[in-house]
Amino acid sequence: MSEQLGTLEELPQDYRDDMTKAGVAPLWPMMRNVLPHGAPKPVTKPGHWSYPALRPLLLRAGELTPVEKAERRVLVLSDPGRGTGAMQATSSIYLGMQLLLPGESAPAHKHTPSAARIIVEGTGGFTVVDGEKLPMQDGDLVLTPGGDWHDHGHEGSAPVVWLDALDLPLFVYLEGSYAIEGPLQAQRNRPDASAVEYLAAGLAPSRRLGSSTRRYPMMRYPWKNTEAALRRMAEFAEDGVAELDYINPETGRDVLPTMGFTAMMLRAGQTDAPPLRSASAAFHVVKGRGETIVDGQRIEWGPKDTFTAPVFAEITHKAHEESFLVRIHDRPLQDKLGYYEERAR
Ligand code: GTQ
Repeated sequence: MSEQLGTLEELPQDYRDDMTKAGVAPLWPMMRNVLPHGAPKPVTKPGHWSYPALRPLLLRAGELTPVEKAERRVLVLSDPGRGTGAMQATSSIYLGMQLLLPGESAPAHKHTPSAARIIVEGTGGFTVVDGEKLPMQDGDLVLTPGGDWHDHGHEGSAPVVWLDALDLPLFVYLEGSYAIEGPLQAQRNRPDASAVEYLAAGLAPSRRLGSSTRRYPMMRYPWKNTEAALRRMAEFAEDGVAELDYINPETGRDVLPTMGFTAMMLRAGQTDAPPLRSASAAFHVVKGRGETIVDGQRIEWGPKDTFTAPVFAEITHKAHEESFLVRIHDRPLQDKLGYYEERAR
């Protein structure tokens, strides 16, 4: 394994000119850029978006830009490593904070990337996904799988805000990202699947020969269930840290093809130092206060804040009060590509 590879400057100028004319370049001077030794060298830098700072900007967007002119009224959370305007918070995860005002609706469309939303504030908001009306309450996780029609509506009386997470950067990279617009959907007049077919963990509609289940049978994960499950688990957890993955109730697998969601509870004063993971991550604080050191950078977080960690980041959480976080990550994608990895610290 050679540490020092040849440089471009070592090569005669006429040879370099001829290569450029022929549309080729030598690999060796740039080899380490794409194949660094031992571990990736991420461009992504840890980011932190405090909700008290974002909220007034988002409300101002509500005054300045009607939803008709925005289609989706969203402020994009740009990775500091790529600079403001970057349509990604990590290598593979896009994050945006979306506002819908009372009475507004965001038109129906479907697109190749998948989305999930974590509700940040407000009541009365809903998303319709393939005709299923998914009410939005604080902390709920609501899925919009790639290819499914979705529109958003608001029957309440105060602004509704949620955090969008999409695997958009991946689809843009693949030159596979596009959307199709359509009319607002008719809504089936019944509660969503989390309140009907999948009301209790471990129970699913009885299978019959020839019957098929939907690819995404449950698209809303009510926060009240998640919090109750975390609290109970924390009571019996030896180190006191409770973590739960959101799963498809029919397959037991991740809820979306590329993005995973993991809810975590930390007691007041508790610390957590997970192994280094090859997945990149964004953390959304459903409630609580604390601090997290990401690769030596200290992030002081409060309720409804969002922060990010690059691949293989060294992460140490410390909760100042009882806290609930949802980690959005790309482990499902890395699993599928066969390279997800955890390293002891
Ligand atoms: O709500 O469908 O933040 O299509 C970015 C793209 C939200 C959405 C975003 C979208 C949406």
